Amino acid sequence: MSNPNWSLLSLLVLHGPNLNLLGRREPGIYGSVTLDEINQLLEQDAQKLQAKVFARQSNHEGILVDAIHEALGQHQGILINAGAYTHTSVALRDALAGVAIPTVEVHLSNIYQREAFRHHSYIAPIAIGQISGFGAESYRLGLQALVHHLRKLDTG
Ligand code: CA2
Repeated sequence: MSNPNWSLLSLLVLHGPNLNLLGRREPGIYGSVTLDEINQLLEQDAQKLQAKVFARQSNHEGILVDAIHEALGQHQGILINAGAYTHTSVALRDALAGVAIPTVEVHLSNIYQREAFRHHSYIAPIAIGQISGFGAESYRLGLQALVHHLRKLDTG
């Protein structure tokens, strides 16, 4: 009999505005790894964790809201770097709270070492947790934490 604790998890990875420029602009702040490379790393990690990731990037708030709604019934967890919308978007927070899918928030840079306007996240209070400041590694740590959380839920 298959162990439900090890069933394949489906996870949505959402990248917000400007993250499509990763690796091509401002390497001093955001590193030289491209978004495609991050997605590939996550796909490899997910495979080892018995999970599958579906990555999407958008520069448009409404498209990100739609992607979160469409996750209902499709994905068990969400890993999100909402980019600048982290600090501005009540709509994204409401969408995540509305679907109630366990969510981990990640950031490449340490948002608390940066300008004061980046210190507040609308998403953090409704997320399981937040990982910030480890570059591309933040996503990998976030994925691991999300899967760990979901497996824990599975066993009760
Ligand atoms: O550190 C992060 O991951 C951020 O979410 C990145 C956002 C920023 O607004 C948040 O405060 C922190 C910005 C993403 C912009 O990405 C770029 C990548 C290369 C070149 C220009 C922008």
